[in-house]
Amino acid sequence: MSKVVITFGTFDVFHVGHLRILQKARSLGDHLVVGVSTDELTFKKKKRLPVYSQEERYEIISSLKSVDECFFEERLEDKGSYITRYSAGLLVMGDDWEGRFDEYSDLCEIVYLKRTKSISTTAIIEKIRS
Ligand code: C2G
Repeated sequence: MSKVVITFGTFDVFHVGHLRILQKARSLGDHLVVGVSTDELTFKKKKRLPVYSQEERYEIISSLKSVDECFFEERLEDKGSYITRYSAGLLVMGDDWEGRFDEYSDLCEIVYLKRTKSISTTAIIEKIRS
């Protein structure tokens, strides 16, 4: 029985922090499904539009060796239906979300992984601005 891992993110201005959590997530199962946040959801989460459009961010994520399947994450509240739709046995998120998705523990296992230090899309944007 293959183990489907699911994770979610905006993945704007893609960097090694994003890459590493996707690689780690994939290593915890046999099939990794990634929900890429739409531009609209990103605006709701981050109060800014992403630098790259949802189509471009989807294109980058779906091209990665570690990623087997992609879809657009429209709403945070739909996480349960995404987990069910893809029959995910494991939800992986960075520990900036620690505890935030425990309500789905009846649907699948949940693992929060350490974020990669000293890199973030926001810091990259600030660096370019300055
Ligand atoms: N991440 C990481 N290390 C970093 C930056 C990000 O491990 N230095 C992880 C985050 O913890 C997250 C994933 O990379 O698990 C994607 O990060 P974002 O694109 O910032 O995703 P976010 O806006 O947190 O969206 O439904 C959940 C949300 O869609 C998650």
